[in-house]
Amino acid sequence: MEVVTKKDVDVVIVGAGFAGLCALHKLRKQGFNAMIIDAGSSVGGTWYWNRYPGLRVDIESLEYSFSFSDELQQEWEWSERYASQAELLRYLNHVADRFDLRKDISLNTRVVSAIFDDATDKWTIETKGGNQIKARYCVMATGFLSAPNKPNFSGLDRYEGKQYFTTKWPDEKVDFSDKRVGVIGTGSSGVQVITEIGKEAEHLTVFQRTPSFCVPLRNCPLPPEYEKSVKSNYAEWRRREREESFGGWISVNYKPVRMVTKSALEVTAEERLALYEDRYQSGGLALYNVYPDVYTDMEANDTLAEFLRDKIRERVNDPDVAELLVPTGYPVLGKRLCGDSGYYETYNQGNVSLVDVRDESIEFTTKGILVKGVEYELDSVVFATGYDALSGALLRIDIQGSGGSKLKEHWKDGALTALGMMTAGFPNMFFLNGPGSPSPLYQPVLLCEEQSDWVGAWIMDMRNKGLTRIEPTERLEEEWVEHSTKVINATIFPKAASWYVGKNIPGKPSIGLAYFGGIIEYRKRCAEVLSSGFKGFKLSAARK
Ligand code: N01
Repeated sequence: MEVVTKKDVDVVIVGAGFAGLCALHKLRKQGFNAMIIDAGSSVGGTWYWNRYPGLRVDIESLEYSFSFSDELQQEWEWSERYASQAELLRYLNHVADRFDLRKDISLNTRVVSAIFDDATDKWTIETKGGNQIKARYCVMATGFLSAPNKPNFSGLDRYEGKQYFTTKWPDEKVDFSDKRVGVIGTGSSGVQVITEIGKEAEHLTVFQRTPSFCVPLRNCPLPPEYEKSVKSNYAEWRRREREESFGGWISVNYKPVRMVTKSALEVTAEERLALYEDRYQSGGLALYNVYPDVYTDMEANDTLAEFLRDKIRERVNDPDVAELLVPTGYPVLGKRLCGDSGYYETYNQGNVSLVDVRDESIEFTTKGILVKGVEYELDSVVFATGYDALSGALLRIDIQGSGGSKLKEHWKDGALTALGMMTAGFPNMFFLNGPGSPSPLYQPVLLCEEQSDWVGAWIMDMRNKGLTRIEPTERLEEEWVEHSTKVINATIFPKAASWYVGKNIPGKPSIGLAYFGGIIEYRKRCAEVLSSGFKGFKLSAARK
């Protein structure tokens, strides 16, 4: 039930995932009266809503965790190299208790609108239950992979079987053991859920539009000596993690590695393959740290793509099925690599079949799915169709800024932001891990920690000066979008139809969604906001 105890605060934070909990803790420590509102019945955000079988994070647990408290990072014991959803949810609940955050969190409370008042420089946040909360500042920690993408499949309303969404899995265990199951979607979520359902279903049919590049995660119990070595020097480990632009600090065979400084094309084929093999055997996302030109040059990129294509051919017994699973036509890393735990081997099982739908749209019948005139009868269909990423969760709330301007209108051609943190015409509203930020390729937990620090520093400075309103100028927003666009256009990323660039959703504009210039440049620009006296921002005091 919706219970909102506070009605007037300094800061409303929307979302109780990693970013929201971090912001609440940090802003409260600075003396701000802050509260979180979240639609879920528990804290956890993404890790609360997503609970499908097989879900675990693809960044190592010792990295994908808060660094703001050394006591916390020393005392929490991760059980596995890559944490499962259940363990992450336990961790976030522990954080909420350990830092006494719950008293300032309203759960079961969905924000439906946020409306800015130019006279008082305050937001009014309205909830589904009709509560209104006034706040000087609004911090949107709504998640960059939280708004589900539900494609409009033809005939779905007549399908009589059960439907499950990876983005909103039931609380209770779903038993697929005597069921004919279909899965649509073969991204990170699909790859994980397919591997698990394949172990159980009477028959599993996978409907694949685009194959993914998958690498073995090689999850295992966390080696005690590895944990000990990280914890003995966690500050240094975090420092190096923060210096790595892409994907955080990636270890290979439990040793930290950096990007090689050479071109993939200037070394011998043997040397290149040896490096790729080393990273592949190490497991997880280590292949993000190879040669820098795999991100900028299609020929260099294809050396890595071909290495991974051969791995698929080695792992799948039936050569025809293997060829269907081999990704072509887009660059490797252009979509996020999927960490797998036996995904390709699933297709060697007698109870699993693969249906290629790249040139066909899926049509539902009463009994199942029809593709190329063949009907697949299914008791259940699982949708692993991804997210309206980065901007989606924000645009699902009715956000009205200065003079009643609507965010939906302001962003109709793209997610325009300044530094991925604010947008012109929407004063006093901040985004954490939002559109225009480096979160898709950096480490979102570390990013939300830094962004919370910047928000705290900016509004503390304003408080000290008696100011009540901050917003970026349109010029600053244009500059940021121009810079972000120039950076991404020099990479391979626009060549893949991924959520990074909004091309996973028909008609979604690509502009401004993600910043691919790296954390170092991003951090420099954010630090300059305060040191330059808010250059590019308009600040003022309320008229009443
Ligand atoms: O979503 P996706 P996801 N007809 O967009 C298919 C993070 N994550 O939830 O590629 C048929 O990647 C679509 O096909 P196509 C991670 O950052 C992390 O899997 O558009 N198919 C694709 O195969 C990840 O990148 C973890 O042609 C349709 C799939 O659905 C991000 O979340 C776990 C379709 C969607 O794949 C998103 O991953 C899970 C249609 N009409 C998620 N529409 C870990 O940490 C869509 N598809 C391990």
